Amino acid sequence: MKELYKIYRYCMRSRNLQFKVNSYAKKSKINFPVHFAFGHEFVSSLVKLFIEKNDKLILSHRNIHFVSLFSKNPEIYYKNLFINKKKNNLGSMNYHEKNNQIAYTSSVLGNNFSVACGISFFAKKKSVVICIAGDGAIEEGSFYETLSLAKYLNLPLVFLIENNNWSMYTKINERRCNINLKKVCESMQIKFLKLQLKNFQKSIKNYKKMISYCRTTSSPIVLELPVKTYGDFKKKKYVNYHHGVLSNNVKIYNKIYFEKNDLLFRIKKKIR
Ligand SMILES: Cc1ncc(C[n+]2csc(CCOP(=O)(O)OP(=O)(O)O)c2C)c(N)n1
Ligand SMILES: [Mg+2]
Repeated sequence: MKELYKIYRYCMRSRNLQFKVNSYAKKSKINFPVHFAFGHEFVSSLVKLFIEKNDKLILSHRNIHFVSLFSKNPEIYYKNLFINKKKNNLGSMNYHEKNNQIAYTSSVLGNNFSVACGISFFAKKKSVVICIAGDGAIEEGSFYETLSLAKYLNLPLVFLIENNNWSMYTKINERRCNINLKKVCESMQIKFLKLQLKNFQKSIKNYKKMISYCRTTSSPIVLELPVKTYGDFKKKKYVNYHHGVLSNNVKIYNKIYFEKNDLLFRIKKKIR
């Protein structure tokens, strides 16, 4: 219960920060698409709970749920980005701060897989590198290449796939065949687990076990986490995909604040 309570606190911190960033982005004249991750907060909270000092994170374009928990001062970071227009900010959805466990983020899809391989090659003993990517990114050839290299080199690398079923504005079945990650991993003798976030307590236990396996055996693992992104309207149609500021539509806010199936809502009920 203590773990669940902590996760809830992290989730809330991340979600509240995202609303704040949305308000900065609205005020700002700079227009670049921060990819919100409403609905993904459980994933970053899980990672935050079990991360150790020398572990590193390698992220993609959708990284705000991690930045909100790993930046020392995420509010200032995003204020500098949108409002203060500091000279040295990156001016994009990519994140960088010195001396942070987030070692790299990339908006080039699939590019973070190979970087994660390189960084995990030099990982300190008993530390792991966690590489986050989506169901779209695994369509890139670099995913397959890095899996086989990570296995060959025994890299302590966690491929954490946030499967929200969307890439840009298409669903999986509108753009490609199904990729059976379990079978892909089996073919290379890589440990794989699909976490069912609906059963959040079991997911916490399983995640802990899998990370510990990667850490102690120095072997790559793949974790698939099905998530539902709270999306936005696109040409008057609601889609579970999102980038840029939230539309000024009360339905969007109602969904994020009040949906009963929301994991945050369900966790809150459990810890009461
Ligand atoms: C090499 C490359 N190709 C295409 C894009 C355009 N692009 C940006 S985000 C995205 C979708 C990514 O989908 P997914 O990995 O599932 O992440 P999600 O946005 O769903 O979190 C695409 C195709 C890109 N950034 N880089
Ligand atoms: Mg996706």
